[in-house]
Amino acid sequence: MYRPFLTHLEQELNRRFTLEPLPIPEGLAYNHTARAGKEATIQSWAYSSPDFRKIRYTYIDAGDQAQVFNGVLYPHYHYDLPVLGLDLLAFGNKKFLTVIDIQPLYQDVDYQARYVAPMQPIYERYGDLAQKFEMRFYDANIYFSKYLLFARTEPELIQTRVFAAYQDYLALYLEMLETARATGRRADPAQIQQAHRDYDQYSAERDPAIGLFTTYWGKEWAERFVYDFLFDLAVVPAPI
Ligand code: BLA
Repeated sequence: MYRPFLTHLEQELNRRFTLEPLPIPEGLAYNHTARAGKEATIQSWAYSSPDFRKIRYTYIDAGDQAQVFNGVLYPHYHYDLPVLGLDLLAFGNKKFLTVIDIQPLYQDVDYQARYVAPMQPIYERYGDLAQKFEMRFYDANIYFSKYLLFARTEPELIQTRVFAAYQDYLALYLEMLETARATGRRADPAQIQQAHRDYDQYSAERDPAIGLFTTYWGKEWAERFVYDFLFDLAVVPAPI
């Protein structure tokens, strides 16, 4: 269902950047399960480049039960740019969720003007994909922009509207990166590293996917996948 999204991401990244594979910890790049006739496969990819510290994306194919394409692009620490967050989900052939955002590291006014305001023209073209429902797991005021696309759609819209929005957000994000490179504007890497740590910690602790991973691949694998791959700057919270 979301394969064209994955292919498009790979094409755009390879067209504009020089990617090097990033090692994925043992056992986490691929997993498969077949229980009671239900099959599920999870596969992940990770790269770095001179502009990106980490690019990672994951495809879950559990047939009609679940199709997920999830990814995060993290620029290098000398850029204070947002991260690109992608979460495209289909459950039971009846619930289709789209989350696409250029996720701000900070919420201050200057940062918003620099990195969030440019999203507005694109956002306005996709008003139908900006549905104002409450978040249940995350806080919409932290690490989300006001131009987040968050929608529950009809499946017919995925290869059309959702794909178009995805291409536009990705293009804008990659342009932001190329502009930052061209202007030579550099951030304090120690400060940005801390911001990436905070983002990973926040995301690891709230990620509603842990239940899904546990269902198919068990609790131990799920924890490792979240803390050693998805959000590997996060530390497992000490038990209370
Ligand atoms: C929601 N994301 C979800 C849900 C699941 C996942 C199962 C709950 C769906 C529901 O409402 O039933 C799944 N999350 C995943 C998977 C991975 C993951 C499979 O990290 C990893 C492979 N989530 C992100 C990123 C963003 C994001 C990068 O991982 C940013 C764009 C957003 N996911 C996001 C949001 C919701 C969501 C905003 C709704 C959560 C809420 O209501 O609070």
